[in-house]
Amino acid sequence: MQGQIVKILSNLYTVSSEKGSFECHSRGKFRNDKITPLVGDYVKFDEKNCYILEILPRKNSLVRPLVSNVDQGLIVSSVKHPDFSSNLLDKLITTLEYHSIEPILCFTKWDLLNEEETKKMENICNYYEKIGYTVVKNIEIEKIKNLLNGKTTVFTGQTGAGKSSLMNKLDENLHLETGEISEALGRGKHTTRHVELLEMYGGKVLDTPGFSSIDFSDLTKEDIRNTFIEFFEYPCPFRDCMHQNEKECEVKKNVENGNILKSRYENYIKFINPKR
Ligand SMILES: Nc1nc2c(ncn2[C@@H]2O[C@H](COP(=O)(O)OP(=O)(O)O)[C@@H](O)[C@H]2O)c(=O)[nH]1
Ligand SMILES: [Mg+2]
Ligand SMILES: [Zn+2]
Repeated sequence: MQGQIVKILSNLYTVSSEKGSFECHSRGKFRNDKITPLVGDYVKFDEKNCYILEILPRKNSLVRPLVSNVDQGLIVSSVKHPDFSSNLLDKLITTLEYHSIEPILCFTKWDLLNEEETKKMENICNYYEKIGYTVVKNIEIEKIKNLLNGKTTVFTGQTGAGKSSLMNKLDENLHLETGEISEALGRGKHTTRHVELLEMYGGKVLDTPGFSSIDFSDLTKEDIRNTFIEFFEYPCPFRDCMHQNEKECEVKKNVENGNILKSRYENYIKFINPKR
């Protein structure tokens, strides 16, 4: 039978399947193969003896948090307090795209904006929607519930953006601590956390946020370029164009004429020139 590991506690693996949850052991052979089962792994298991037989190939795996087979990342960005940062949003999109995780953009705290600020923010949202991303507000709970169905989702975003508040709203039994100080305190304790996938609305959600700090050192400039999905809409005469110093660059042209959001292009240039 097939299932997904949702929790690991020492040598006990909780596997979620069509027939419910099973507490399984693993066989020594994984250790010999140097494969360590991860939360998120799809496995074949023996339901009678509760043994994991095989780990199926991974779509992706992350180090922080330690999890595999993440389908989508819900990027939680506040529009105010903390102020909206296009730089952080684009960094998170790049990180997710690089790991083949579908970004979903969730904007919070609209209630703190006046009419003019709301319009400005909505224009930015419309741009991300236009280039192909799903964009939601944190108050659109039903919409978010539907997005979770059938997928493994990790929440990510700046401290204070409203991740825990949103997760509490999605699952009333969670009671995650909210407020700017709670996470800062948690970090200081250095407690080893076990990640766990929670069943939510036909999907699974990682109980802890990911990617709070982003390191681009593993990504080449080309990797970064390839995560800016809208650039592919404007093919340049030079196939390997980095859209920086090249003449006759279609991407630069479309930044000038407004088809590409200026902040997206500026962030891209910053990301490929980290020491500038
Ligand atoms: N005004 C307003 N405050 C919010 C909203 N969502 C969350 N907050 C507040 O923002 C603070 C940080 O929220 P929290 O969920 O702890 O953020 P996290 O650090 O991303 O988990 C808390 O004081 C929340 O009550 C919102 O939509 N509007
Ligand atoms: Mg939190
Ligand atoms: Zn170009």
